Amino acid sequence: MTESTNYATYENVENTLSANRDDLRYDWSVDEVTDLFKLPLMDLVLQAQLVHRRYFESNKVQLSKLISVKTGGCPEDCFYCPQSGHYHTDVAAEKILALNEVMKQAKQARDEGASRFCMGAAWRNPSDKDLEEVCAMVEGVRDLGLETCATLGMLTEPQAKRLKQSGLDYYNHNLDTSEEYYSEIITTRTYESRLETVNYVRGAGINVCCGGILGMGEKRADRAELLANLANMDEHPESVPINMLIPVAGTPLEDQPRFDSIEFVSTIAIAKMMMPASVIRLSAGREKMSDELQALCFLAGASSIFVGEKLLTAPNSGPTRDNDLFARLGINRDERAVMGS
Ligand code: SAM
Ligand code: DTB
Ligand code: SF4
Repeated sequence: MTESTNYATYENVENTLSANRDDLRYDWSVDEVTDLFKLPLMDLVLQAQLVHRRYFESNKVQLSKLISVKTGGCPEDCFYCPQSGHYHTDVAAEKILALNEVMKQAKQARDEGASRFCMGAAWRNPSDKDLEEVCAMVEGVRDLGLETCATLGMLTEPQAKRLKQSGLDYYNHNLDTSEEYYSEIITTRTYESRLETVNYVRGAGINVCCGGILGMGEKRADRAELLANLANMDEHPESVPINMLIPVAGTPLEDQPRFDSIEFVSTIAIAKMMMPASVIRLSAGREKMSDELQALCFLAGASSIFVGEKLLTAPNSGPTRDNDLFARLGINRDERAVMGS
């Protein structure tokens, strides 16, 4: 009896519990999050998958395509980043891409099944002239029927409003780690400035995409604080990218040991439990993950990926491998990841 009761309960959870945003919490303490990390992995993953199904269709993953519209030569010194002008990496500085090149890549992304097109730039912040060029890209890409996302560095309040006016759907600006650890990996800007830009983006009515990187040598307490900082924002970011560090030759983090897979899955599950209505994106580092690890991440509530052979400058899992994996896992691509939106 107990077994069938359990199944019935499970069916109930999937079929009858409707998403209720009043349930969302914004008052997480770091200790409470740290306690979640101590739970057995199976309990975390099960809870995360159940909570995921209250807000999202099961077995669906949303696909975003990322391109670099301005590569390399960045004045910032982010220790993880191959595009910083402070380090000698294989990435050369380039000029901003022409609109017709961006449109060509956006059409290709749409034909390959992506529903969102994300444009990244290696800037500390865009100049107003740069911003106008990006706004023209946003308008063009929207006209193709794709959602748009940009990640251009720090913004002023008027710049966030200008991006909204051009039709930008999402802005990506990561907290990346805890406030304390942030100052050990970046000296050229502050955590406070990250929060300020996120607030301008939110205030302008653009969806917030904000997450972090795991495996930079941070402690579990830093990961717990990062998640608390994300979940305690006035509204949860609609999109939460969780990146596994890609250690790139020439950057200060090039020799960082590979991050523990189980801790990675736990972090995804906890992010989903804390921000159940948000889309957790399995982001950088997927290329080096096994099929089984990616499957565990989807079970833990990740429901979005970057597609294509390349991220901004680093390699990514290509379409052949991704299509094969999705077919074997019974996963379908999701055009609109948020239920009812
Ligand atoms: N320049 C803008 C900024 O820093 O906000 C936007 C582009 S920046 C490359 C976007 C994000 O990429 C960073 O916040 C970081 O999370 C991620 N990233 C960069 N290099 C990475 C690496 N080697 N491994 C994993 N994630 C990385
Ligand atoms: C995010 O959180 N991950 C993406 C996106 N936002 C811009 C970037 C990953 C970059 C990986 C290193 C590279 O390709 O240069
Ligand atoms: Fe520049 Fe962004 Fe890379 Fe930092 S993460 S060096 S701001 S491109």
